Amino acid sequence: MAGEPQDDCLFCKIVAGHVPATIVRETDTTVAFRDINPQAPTHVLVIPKVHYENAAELAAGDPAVAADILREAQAVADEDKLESYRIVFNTGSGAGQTVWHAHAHVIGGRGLQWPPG
Ligand code: IU
Repeated sequence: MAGEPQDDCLFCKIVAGHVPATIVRETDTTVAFRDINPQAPTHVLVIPKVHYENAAELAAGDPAVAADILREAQAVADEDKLESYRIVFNTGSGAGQTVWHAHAHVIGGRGLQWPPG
């Protein structure tokens, strides 16, 4: 069921503490941890504790938590003293999504090109 933890979901396991991650922030509704394969000096994933497949499903099913993700992204940027940063929600395999638990990439600390590749 949407929102319920999934046994086979890596990010649900990180939320539960069953898989290690370098956690930088945690709230009642979100966890933020450093990406294992960073693409920039700051590359943090902000995820909801509830399981939704992607950001759009999260926004539809639990809009307050979707807003929490954006607030936490700003908090990560503040902690890493980023003046500019990018929030990315890869949605669908064609856009590069590989983990099917909603997550925001917070990327910064270097120059970022626009449009992205
Ligand atoms: P994507 O948008 O679904 O491609 O992002 C998934 C991210 O999760 C990707 O950047 C991976 O490097 C990252 N990640 C991680 O941080 N820890 C893990 O154990 C695994 C993936 I698997």
